[in-house]
Amino acid sequence: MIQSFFNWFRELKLAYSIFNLFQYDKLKHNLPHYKRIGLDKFYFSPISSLDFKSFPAQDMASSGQIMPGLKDKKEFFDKNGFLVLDHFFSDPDIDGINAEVDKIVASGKKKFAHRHKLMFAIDESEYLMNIGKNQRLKHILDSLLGDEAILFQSINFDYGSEQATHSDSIHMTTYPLGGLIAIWIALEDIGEDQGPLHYYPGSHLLPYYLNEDYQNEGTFWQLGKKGYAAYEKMIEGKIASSGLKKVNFMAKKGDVLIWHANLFHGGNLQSNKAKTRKSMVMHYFAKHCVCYHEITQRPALIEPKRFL
Ligand SMILES: O=C(O)CCC(=O)C(=O)O
Repeated sequence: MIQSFFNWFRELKLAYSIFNLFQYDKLKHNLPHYKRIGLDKFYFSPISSLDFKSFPAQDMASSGQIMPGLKDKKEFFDKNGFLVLDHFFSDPDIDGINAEVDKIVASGKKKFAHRHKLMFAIDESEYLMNIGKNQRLKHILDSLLGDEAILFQSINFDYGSEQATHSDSIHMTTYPLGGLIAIWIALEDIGEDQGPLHYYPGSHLLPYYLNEDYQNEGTFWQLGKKGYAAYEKMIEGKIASSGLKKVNFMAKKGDVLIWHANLFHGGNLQSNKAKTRKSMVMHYFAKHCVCYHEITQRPALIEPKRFL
């Protein structure tokens, strides 16, 4: 009884809005963009792709400045939706990351939880934050994204996530679409039995599949009732009918994979649990986008310091 009341309450858009009323600092980033595009909303209002239905469809990909020397990389990325940077980080860099993560876990400040994820380690370590803000990397990300890339989230993994194939745009949605970019850093050599990351080159050119595509729009008051499994099932069908080929990222320590906001990717099953599968993901929003979470129809909470 109490549980079903709690579930019903959580599905109410009003519940999130009340919570967000007290989050002005983390939500104000959307306000100038609402004003610029003429979207009549408060900082705490629910938001989803339906709000942009009457707006011109835009994609970030072809806009923005390309830094000198990055033209080929940008063309490859636009065509394929990913880019591999072999041994981008040195062994000492990676040893440093692993040592920082161990320190955070030992201190009890954060731990690996659901799907072997340790969230926001960058908030506990200047060293990790500096890895994400590495100037050489930032130049590449800004050029690929077509805007300044704002690092807003990190996820560390000790074992494979085994997460089903998805596009990050269902979790971190933007207007215009495509205002997100992610990096995945191999923190050790990763073999076939360690649940490598997989991705589908070219899948970023498929439509952005959002709430409307699996009847999860909800109503004026309530969020959609479809579970995340329904989204995963839809994506499984889209992949099957696309004919796209899956690639496993057989990464070496220090390699980086960059992916586009709409690239289908996920984690393979880890058949050998005696081994670890250490990796780090960082997600970056484009500075001049509206950022939100499609499923819960909430504006994205972003620490103001991320924009500095
Ligand atoms: O590393 C993995 O296994 C999957 C990571 C992922 O899908 C993500 O962070 O979006």
